[in-house]
Amino acid sequence: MTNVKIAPVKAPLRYTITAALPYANGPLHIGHIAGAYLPADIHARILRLRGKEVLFVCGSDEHGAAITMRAMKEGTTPRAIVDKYHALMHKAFVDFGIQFDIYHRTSSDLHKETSQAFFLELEKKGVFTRQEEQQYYDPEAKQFLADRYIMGTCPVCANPDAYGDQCEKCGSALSPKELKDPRSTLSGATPILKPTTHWFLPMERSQEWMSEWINTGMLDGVQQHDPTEWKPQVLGQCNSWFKEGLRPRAMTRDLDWGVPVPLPNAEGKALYVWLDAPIGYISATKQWALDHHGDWEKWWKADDTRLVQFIGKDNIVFHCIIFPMLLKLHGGFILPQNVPANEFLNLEGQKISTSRNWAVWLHEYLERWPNRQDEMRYALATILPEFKDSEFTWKDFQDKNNTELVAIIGNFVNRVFVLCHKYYAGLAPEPEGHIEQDAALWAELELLPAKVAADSDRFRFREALANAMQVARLGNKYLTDTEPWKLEKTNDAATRTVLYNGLRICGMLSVVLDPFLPHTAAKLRAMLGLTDPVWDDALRPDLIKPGMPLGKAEHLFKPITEEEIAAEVDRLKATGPGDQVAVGDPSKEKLVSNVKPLVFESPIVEPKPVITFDDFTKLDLRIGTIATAERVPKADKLLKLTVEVGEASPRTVVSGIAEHFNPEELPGKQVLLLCNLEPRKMRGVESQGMVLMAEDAMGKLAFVQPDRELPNGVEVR
Ligand code: B3M
Ligand code: ZN
Repeated sequence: MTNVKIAPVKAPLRYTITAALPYANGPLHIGHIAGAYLPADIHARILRLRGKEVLFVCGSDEHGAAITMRAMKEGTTPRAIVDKYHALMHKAFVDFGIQFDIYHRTSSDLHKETSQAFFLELEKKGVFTRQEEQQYYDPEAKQFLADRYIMGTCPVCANPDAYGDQCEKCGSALSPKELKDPRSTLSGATPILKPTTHWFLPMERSQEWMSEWINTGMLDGVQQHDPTEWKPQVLGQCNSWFKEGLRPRAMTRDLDWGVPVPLPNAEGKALYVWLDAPIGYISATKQWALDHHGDWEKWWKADDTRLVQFIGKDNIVFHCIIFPMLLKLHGGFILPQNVPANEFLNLEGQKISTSRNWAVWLHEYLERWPNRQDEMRYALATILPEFKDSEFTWKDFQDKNNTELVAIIGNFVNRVFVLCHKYYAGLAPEPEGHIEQDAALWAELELLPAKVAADSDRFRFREALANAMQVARLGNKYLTDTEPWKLEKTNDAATRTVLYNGLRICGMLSVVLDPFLPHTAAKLRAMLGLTDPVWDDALRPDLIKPGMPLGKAEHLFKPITEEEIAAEVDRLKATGPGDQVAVGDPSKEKLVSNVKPLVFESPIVEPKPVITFDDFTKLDLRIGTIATAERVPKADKLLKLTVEVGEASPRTVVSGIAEHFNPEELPGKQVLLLCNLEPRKMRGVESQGMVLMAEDAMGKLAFVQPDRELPNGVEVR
């Protein structure tokens, strides 16, 4: 199969993008986001900016045992559960900037109609076989036990808590009868076998064309997709199913929560959730069409539509085998052109686990970090588990923020704006001629938007982001090489050219970063006075008009402190139980970030007036050692220090460094103290001196210290 010649795939006119419908049985965590929703959102946003016709659909999966089990646990009804979690998830998606065209729900009437009609058409075509078989039944709860209603020992990995449909430990798809020592999840009772009749999909009948379609992209003599564009792990999972041989699979269940089977003599039977849920993408599209007076059919039936389905790896067989099989057997539908499934995201060395509360919940993050959506979007986009599992740590989140968002994007934009305000009264300068660095700069910049777009087309979003970030890196380098803050003294024309180019790069960033950091890009466009972008704006030479007024020089990002991060780690450890499941060797799991190491940029420092040596000798500067440090009550920024400076008793110093250092880490540190600064009372405490600190371009503070330990009180001159 590897030698098949692949014909070109018909060029798409429009894109239907779906992201897995999350079960409305709990909140979303960052693993869900990194698995499907963030990459899908970035992909959809890039396509929209490029002027493509896009429909991005999603919704809540509100049926199945996942819901009813949760209702039992919370002592309430399935309806109450789905209403609660649908609202919670929808709000979290909106707040995080996941821009669906529609977020629907499978408990709607429209979905019921749509999935029943779909089922009936399959029944009419004779797709199903009806079979009576012996199934496990709970004699106490008086219920058949499918899927999650039954647990037992996994035949593959011996996990004692595998479910009837899947083992969550090893990921194997199972059927209840494969479980060893089965027990009812409802009552704990040992189930008995009892006959029941169900509609089965004889999947083995479709294996041949299915396998050919997936592996060669050919269907009915037409090249539908290019299999070399599919992720190897997706093809691998499908092929291992083919290798084992597809088998009949029941498409109905004995359940009262779900879409009722629309046939006589089917009392108490509902559609299997994995038949109903994917049809949810179609009913969502129908709802969107009703809301927008649009046509739903072209998004699912036109052969120049490209259907791309974003999911996590646990949903691969349902989206690559079962759903396409149903679409084809029904007839009239296009099949997915790609299913770029992601692997899993781990958290601080452990697998994310809802039951053990080892997770960062999206709605809680949004509450604790208001208006910091892009910081999380960025951190996750740099570690998307595109080809293997990856890991989120709060430390990495902080590093990515401080050394990339603050130091690269924020620093660059801030420098350009500060200097334009300083030299040109906040108006975009008129460039004059070119300077030496310009040709090389633009030669590199010009390639980047196309690279970002091509990376996205190949579902390589980490690479796409690295290429977008390269714009800011090149901008920073250009400023460092040309030094407009020095150039301004000698060459007005060149300075105007440099800063005009700086603004053009800001404009470019407001476009290429938009799919990843939409909130920041919008802020940046507001600062530049630009309206909604299109992709081609990135390189439009007249995007920035000389003389146009610029907004205030705002900081797009702010540094995240050790304390903020420590609080997150503590909260995780406090709520997550002790028996955590480690994920392999953490050193191997750690993904190497594909962004280059940071070059620290120097801040712009205003020169001060010249002083005489006599002025300088007035300063009583001494080496001291911090003896104690504590927070000043009701003052977030202040620490009260006592500093030994070789006097009878230590001096009390109030210092505005509380956001940068933990008081516990300070005692014993040697510092440089200005001892004869006029004493000043702050929050009722008299400060008898000032600890000298250095501040870098990111606003991070550092102590100024002797390069070897010195006795306290040694004079500095
Ligand atoms: N609700 C499984 C999940 O949330 C399932 C996906 C349905 S996609 C049609 O992982
Ligand atoms: Zn297992």
